[in-house]
Amino acid sequence: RFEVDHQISRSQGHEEESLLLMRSVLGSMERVYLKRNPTAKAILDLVKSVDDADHICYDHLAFRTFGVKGHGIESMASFFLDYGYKQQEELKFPAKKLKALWFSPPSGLPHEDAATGSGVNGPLPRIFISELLVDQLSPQAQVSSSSDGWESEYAAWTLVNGYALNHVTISTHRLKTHLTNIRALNQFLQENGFNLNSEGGVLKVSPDGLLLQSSTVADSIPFKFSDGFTESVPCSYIEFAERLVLPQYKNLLKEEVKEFHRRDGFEVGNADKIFESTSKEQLTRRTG
Ligand code: OOG
Ligand code: NI
Repeated sequence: RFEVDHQISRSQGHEEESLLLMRSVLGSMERVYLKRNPTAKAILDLVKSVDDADHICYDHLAFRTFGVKGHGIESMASFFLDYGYKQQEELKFPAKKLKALWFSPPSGLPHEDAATGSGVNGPLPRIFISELLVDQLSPQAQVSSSSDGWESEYAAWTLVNGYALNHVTISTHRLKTHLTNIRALNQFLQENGFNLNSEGGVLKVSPDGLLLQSSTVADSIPFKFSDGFTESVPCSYIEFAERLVLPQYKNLLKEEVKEFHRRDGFEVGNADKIFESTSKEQLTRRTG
């Protein structure tokens, strides 16, 4: 009996220790992200200041990669798989020559809905990793990044920013005030002068109506190219997601609703437009 209990608590202790290590890696990524992206930092501060508690939950974190051996999705994913993340379905973006995979956090662990921290110290976020299908690009595009179009914008972003966080996503349904409604949050942010990605409309809605997303237009950062010239290039953005309760749980009381009662996963149609948050078109768009 003692032996068994002892072993269980030892393995739980071990699990907690490795999760702490993962959170500290995510914490460093978040620090770099907040330092380089003043808009994301300002929005997190603003939301924290009006939405009482210092308790923001991240719906997901997103990364971009190159689909060449040793640099694609799996190069980033292996880190999360090691900590118990589970691979979920693939999303395809043929026109953008991209694919993506998402990973769900280890479930059934004590931290899931009980986590009390904020951001990377809160409930573990989903992970969304995309990859440029390099072997589908034209021969010219494969050796230079000078060709026009989306692929080269994605390639340029990934070359300049590498494995940096592409965005963090605030889980709006886990906010406490009226900002829990993503439409109210979007309006509030626009009233405060923030520029939201307008591709296909500010609010992106999945066909089932249950996954609602929006995002800012990326910040820019000066980047020194190898030829000595410095140019302003897109950096990261911040996203917002509201996941509605699945139809089979619609009779649950508000306080009974847990994250797993809500719409999970991602949506190609939404993601396709969210990707444009770093596009030249969105960055140069005049607002108002
Ligand atoms: C990812 C865009 C898609 C989502 O939540 O669907 C996305 C990117 O811009 O790299 O974040
Ligand atoms: Ni996202």
